Amino acid sequence: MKKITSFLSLALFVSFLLTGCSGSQQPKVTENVYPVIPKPVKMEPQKGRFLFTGDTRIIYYPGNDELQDIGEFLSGLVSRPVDFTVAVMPADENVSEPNTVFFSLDTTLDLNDEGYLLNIDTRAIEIKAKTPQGIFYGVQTLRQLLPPQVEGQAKMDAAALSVPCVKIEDQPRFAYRGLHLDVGRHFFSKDFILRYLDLMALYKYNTFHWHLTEDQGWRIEIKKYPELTKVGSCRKETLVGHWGGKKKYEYDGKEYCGYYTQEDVKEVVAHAKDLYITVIPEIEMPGHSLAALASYPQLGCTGGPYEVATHWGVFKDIYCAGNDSTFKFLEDVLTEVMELFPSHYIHIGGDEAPKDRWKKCPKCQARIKAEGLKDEEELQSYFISRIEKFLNAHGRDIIGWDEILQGGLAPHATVMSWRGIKGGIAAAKMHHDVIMTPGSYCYFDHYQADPKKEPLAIGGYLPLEKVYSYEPVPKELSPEEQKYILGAQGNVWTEYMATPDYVEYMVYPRACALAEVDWTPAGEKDYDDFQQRLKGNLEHLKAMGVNYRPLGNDEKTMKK
Ligand code: TNX
Repeated sequence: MKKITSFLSLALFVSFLLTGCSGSQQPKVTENVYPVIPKPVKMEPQKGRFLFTGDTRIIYYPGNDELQDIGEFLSGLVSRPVDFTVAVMPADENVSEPNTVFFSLDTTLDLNDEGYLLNIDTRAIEIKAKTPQGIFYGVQTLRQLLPPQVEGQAKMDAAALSVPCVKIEDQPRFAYRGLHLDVGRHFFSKDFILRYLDLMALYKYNTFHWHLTEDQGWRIEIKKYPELTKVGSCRKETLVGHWGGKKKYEYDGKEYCGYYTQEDVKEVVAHAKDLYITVIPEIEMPGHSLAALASYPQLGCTGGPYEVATHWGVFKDIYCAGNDSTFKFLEDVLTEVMELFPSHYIHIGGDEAPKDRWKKCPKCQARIKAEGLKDEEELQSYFISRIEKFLNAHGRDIIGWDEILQGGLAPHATVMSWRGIKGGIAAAKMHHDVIMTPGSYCYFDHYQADPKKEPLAIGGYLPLEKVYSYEPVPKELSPEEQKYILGAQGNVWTEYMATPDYVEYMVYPRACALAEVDWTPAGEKDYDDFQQRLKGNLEHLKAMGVNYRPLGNDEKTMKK
């Protein structure tokens, strides 16, 4: 195999000399022929283009099914709009001709496990990486260099099926590159989730945080507790307009339901795996749990009755921490969740849990006494630590929102810092891993332009440039502490996003900007250059029918 690889490298090198794919008149990166997002670490444009034809073959290091699958993915993309099919085959001794796309694995490369080298010249394309995941990312870059029509439904002129010559050396800055979706406030079909993942992969996101349980709806089938989906997945109606500050509220009077079966979940997890995306499920506790309490009232401090919430906000009824059956229930739920999700992390929520009920609940007070806890904050820590112990015993680790710092952090927890960056800084200083999701940079439910001209959103103001400007590593951390920052994540809370189109409008192109925050070295970021690339890149989303927010009209109100 090595012989073949080096033979091919030689062929590439010779063709490189012949076609003069270096030269003094290199095209500029900012020209739209290289609309790659996130920006690669090193990108050297070259002269000329590689044309895909009916004779082009995608060849891969033999014996690796993943490479074959990635080859099929690329073949499907380039073959769909034309009248020929690009063949995919393992490398054999005869591979010496040009007109190939070659995938090779080389564990000695000076790259991290997600990095890749992409070399396009007029005669051949080579993608090298240490892992299939790296090859996959090389293909995503190649995909963004193809004409946008490949992403659409229509046929195209085969003469235009080409990519510009370039040499790329690339690897991500952060190991955690996340996008979240709240399916509790509004439910989104399995097909939409699959599409959401497809778009994430295009921008090299590797983690999907799936927020599955909320006050307004429980969205995952749990076989042992059928009421969760029978009762908890439906609310009797939904608030119309904005929540907060009004004397009188209007409701739509329409029942709203939805949940994923375990078969749906398996399909989502399998599709994500094909795209090198880990799905982290979030099962909220102790707060944001009204839908669960409505299904099983004995899990609350008062015993109910409870109703699945019909408006947004924070609710006082939360899981009872004094009740052993609460833990039994959550452990049973998490057992089924662990069977469905192979992710190392399970997100257990932990945010916005008012302590009003616990203060008045004899069982909770007895627990505080028996465990020698100081107050209800420590009771929350007890709650989270107890669940953490259970998950650790099954080989998993927890992630929690930054409220889990209050009352003492569970020993192995990873913290998601959302109320600014303070929680992230505190956790990193305690040598806990951190994922940065501060509201002012990472909340894609905030307005992206003047609220008067935008559809209803929760509030805030987060234009594209501000997302782009985000630096996930706080200055307050020492180089040693900085290592605990795993990366950043965009959060998509859907109180005010009732449709897939609106989710896409709120997420894109802001998720393009955050992808670059997570991937590109801080010193390589440049907003003007990003905007240039984005113009060309958005043509791909347009071809896919993504309802992204068009560029512009956000500068006027932009606070610099
Ligand atoms: C706070 S972020 C929440 C969510 C809301 C969001 C709205 C977090 C951990 N909790 O429940 O949907 O604000 O922006």
